[in-house]
Amino acid sequence: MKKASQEKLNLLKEIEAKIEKYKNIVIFHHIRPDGDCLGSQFGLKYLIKENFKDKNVYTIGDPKGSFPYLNFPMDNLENKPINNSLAIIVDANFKNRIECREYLDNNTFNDVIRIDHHPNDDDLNASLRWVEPEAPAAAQQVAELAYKLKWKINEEAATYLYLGIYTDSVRLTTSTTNEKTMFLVSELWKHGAKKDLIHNEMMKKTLEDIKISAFVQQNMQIKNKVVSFYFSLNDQKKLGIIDPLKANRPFLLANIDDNKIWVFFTEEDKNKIRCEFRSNGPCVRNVAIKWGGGGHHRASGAQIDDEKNIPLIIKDCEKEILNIKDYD
Ligand SMILES: [Mn+2]
Repeated sequence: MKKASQEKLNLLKEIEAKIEKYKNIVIFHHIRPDGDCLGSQFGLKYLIKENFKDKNVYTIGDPKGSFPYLNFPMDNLENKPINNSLAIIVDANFKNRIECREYLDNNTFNDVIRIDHHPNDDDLNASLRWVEPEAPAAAQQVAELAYKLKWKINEEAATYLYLGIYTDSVRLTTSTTNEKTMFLVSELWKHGAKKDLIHNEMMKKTLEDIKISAFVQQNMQIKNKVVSFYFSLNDQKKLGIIDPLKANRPFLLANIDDNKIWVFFTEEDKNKIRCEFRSNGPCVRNVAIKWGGGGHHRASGAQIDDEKNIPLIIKDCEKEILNIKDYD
């Protein structure tokens, strides 16, 4: 891996100095938890516990049963000011995207820092930010932090961080996955990341999954290089999906012929439709932002309240494809 610039190294050292300064460290994850936010949260927790033994490290939030083959034990903290405390936000930016935001609203902590690969601004009042949109996962940033600062990486930290990198990089295939990613992955494997467990668990599928895939792929729409699908609560119910958070499957629409954007709409409640945008080139973030959401260039999300807007959003995706020459 290339040597870090002095500027980058200074930033990492500033993060370390903050961790050294405070006795109580509380790490957050984002709502709709994924492998990266939980992996960076718990990876960082086990790194701090291993390398700074006198710290109290707390993880707060709700993993919602994700990745049940790994443990994500959350702490119960009273929502009142904590002396000598530092909040670390990983993989998130705005408070409305953060689980347990009420602690931040209450100014529970003496200091707040953010480690994130989303390019967006934040409203965290953070004293220190390490924002690196080039990183395929926030967990890669945490792994880099440990490597560059020569922290000891234990098996737990390695496993959680590998989960974060492997999931957010779509199994090490996104265009942001590069030699730095692979170098850090090899470090995590070297330090005992449970890669076979993660790979095997992620390969598993159920008969129910197969039936859902068949339904989605039979009913998706394709027009002007945009693939789309709307999953109504009614259809979810017919297929045995009880929790709409488990209905959302944009990957089923991915990379079909030479289509450029795929967007998966999930009805989650009355007047609450989740839109997940993905692309293999066009900037879907532009469309997501227009509809009140945000995210990355090739993977973004938004929430709308009216099914009638779906055709308009698809039209916006079609238009966005015409801008592809701007960045490809
Ligand atoms: Mn992420």
